[in-house]
Amino acid sequence: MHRSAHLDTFARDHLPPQDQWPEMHFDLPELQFPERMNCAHELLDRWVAEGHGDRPCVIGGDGRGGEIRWSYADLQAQANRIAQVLVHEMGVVPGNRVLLRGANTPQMAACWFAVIKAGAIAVATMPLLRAKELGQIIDKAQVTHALCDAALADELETARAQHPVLYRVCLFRSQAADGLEALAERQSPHFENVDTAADDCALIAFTSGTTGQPKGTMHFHQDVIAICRCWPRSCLKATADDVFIGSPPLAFTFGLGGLLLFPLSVGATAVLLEKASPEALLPAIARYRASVCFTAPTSYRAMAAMLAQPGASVDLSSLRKCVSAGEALPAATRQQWKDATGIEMLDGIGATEMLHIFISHTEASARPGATGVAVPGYRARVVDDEGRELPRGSVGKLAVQGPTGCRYLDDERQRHYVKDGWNLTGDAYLVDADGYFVYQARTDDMIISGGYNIAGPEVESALMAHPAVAECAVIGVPDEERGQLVKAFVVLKPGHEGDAALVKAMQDFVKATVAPYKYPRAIEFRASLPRTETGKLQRFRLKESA
Ligand code: 3UK
Repeated sequence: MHRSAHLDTFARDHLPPQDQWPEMHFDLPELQFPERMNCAHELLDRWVAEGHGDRPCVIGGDGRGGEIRWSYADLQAQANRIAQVLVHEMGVVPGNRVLLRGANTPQMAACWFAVIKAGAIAVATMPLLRAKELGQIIDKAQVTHALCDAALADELETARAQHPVLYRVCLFRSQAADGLEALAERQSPHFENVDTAADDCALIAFTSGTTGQPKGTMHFHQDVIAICRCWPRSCLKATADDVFIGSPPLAFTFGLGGLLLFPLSVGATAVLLEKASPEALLPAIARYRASVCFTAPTSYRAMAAMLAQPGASVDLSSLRKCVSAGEALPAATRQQWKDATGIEMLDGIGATEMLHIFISHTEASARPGATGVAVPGYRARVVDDEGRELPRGSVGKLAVQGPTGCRYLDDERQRHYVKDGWNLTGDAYLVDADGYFVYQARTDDMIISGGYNIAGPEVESALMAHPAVAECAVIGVPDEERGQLVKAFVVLKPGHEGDAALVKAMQDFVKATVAPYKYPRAIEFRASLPRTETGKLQRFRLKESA
């Protein structure tokens, strides 16, 4: 490891032992990193230094009903002022963990860069987290400082009262005399970035995991740049003229990459929406003439349904690339979106542990129902329980390696995610005859019924193509006779009645498209399905209720 710039050595002290790290690969010429790098330079300062400071950088709300439009030079100046506040007013030293809490806004982006520039470690948190969950994160990452949107201060204050390690909180988008804006205004817009090592920790991202103690994943300055040089270059192919928009929070690495790092890495513009429900996202694409959209499959389904309403008129002529991640993209959803917009979506599987997407495709090589192939820079395979590569067509565990990988902060679960140098994502996959990776299920969500292995998402994909289905989820519920029974929870499109005749019609529909033994023997109609803030279905909650 290189000489660290961190005075607070907590992060390095709590990395997993080297023999538990995944094997890393830096096979591409663009993955040769210098010893010293601060990723804020590459993403932000460089553009200003090269004369592009006037180009539009971030757009979003100012918290008072108005709009912020910052150029690269504006974002740089704002980040520099905040970095001065961190260092001179809040006492941040390199290596400290700084918690960030806020919706997606330009000011949140400025705070993220300020933390990075100051050589501290960004710990971004989901806006919906409550005091208890914030407390777990503060404890685990030993967070000492926080920058928090004034609108979300209450839960953080409650958490701080119970976790005194967090001793300094500064509120942004606040009118207070000691608010971040007031403090920043008094500072110089110039800041000398801390000269971090390429392998100094830049961020700790907590997994959007559904149960138990949150896991913190540690990512270095070079990891941030590595993800910008892999998937965006080989699959997304965006340019400086693109306008990025989407829904995932910046605290979710899908959102951090898609809505901040990737646009800035090519000198493009990022629209940061505080509210990005499908109802809000669709008109925002038109309003900002966005060209690249990042969101989850459920959101594309809802937007496609809105576009299919009689009389719907939204000008999506600016849109050219649509990225789906977080959950498997059913073939029916890909088709629905193509019918509505003419756009072939880009699906990609990423993970917080890997920082971003590692299996994906281009528009031209999209294959309905498959995630794609390993992104150049990464390698992927399907293995059995002993880690042996399986032949094509066999379902096994997805294993990946690349320039990024899993390093849990002080966590025994490192041994489960990384085995024999491979990252095991917890997903069951198969490789088809043409080498495409086809998602099956989370490994612990495979349904075993009457001796058959059934992947819930495959049944969901089949059901999703039924004209009455808006959303659905398929799980295994305990059954005396079969061990588990395939059960579907279905949200109907408006105008459909969930009666016995429809249950029968849906069962027949599934039997006609997949092997009949997979059909849902039980179907329950629901008004909505439980989802995380990142659009992931919470199967465990359906299992609990079943
Ligand atoms: C699932 C997918 C099928 C899969 C993420 C893009 O989702 C992200 O990170 P998380 O840590 O969850 C990881 C798990 O989510 N998944 C994600 N994408 C897909 N399954 N097809 C997909 N396209 O189970 C994976 O192991 O929340 C996604 C970029 C950054 C991310 N952090």
